[in-house]
Amino acid sequence: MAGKRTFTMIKPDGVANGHIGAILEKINGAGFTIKAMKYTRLSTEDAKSFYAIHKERPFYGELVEYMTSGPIVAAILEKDNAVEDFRTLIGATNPKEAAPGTIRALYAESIAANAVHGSDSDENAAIEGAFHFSGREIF
Ligand code: IDP
Ligand code: MG
Repeated sequence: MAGKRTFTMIKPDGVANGHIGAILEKINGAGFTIKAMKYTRLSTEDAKSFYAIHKERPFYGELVEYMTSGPIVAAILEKDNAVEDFRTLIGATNPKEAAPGTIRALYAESIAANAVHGSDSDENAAIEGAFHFSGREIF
């Protein structure tokens, strides 16, 4: 059975370009509710560890540098079928390939600076949420 929660970040480009409000409206408009949220900035250690799964990929260094370049918004979201439905809402990794109307099609700059993160499985949603929030910060 699919889980009810996913984890997202509005990435540094989404914040720097003034899209926090518009992205949160898309998220709420698609039926997600916010269970935890913070405005924060990743340290280099945070970003290396969060993206450790990608450490052999050629873009890992660029990704860590980019994700630490400015503030982000981290949030835990709830909805039936949360992980899959949120991936549909954000669109493909490369905004040039993202379906019209998706968050990345509307607001991303590039394949690296692609506006938002979305967990890719229920297991990773739980791990990523716990990376950013303690139990008493989650409602
Ligand atoms: P996802 O965010 O759609 O799940 P992943 O393949 O998990 O995509 O990659 C994680 C993040 O790494 C992407 O969101 C993007 O910011 C960055 N990234 C992915 N592929 C590339 C690339 O080819 N060049 C630069 N950055 C990339
Ligand atoms: Mg991914």
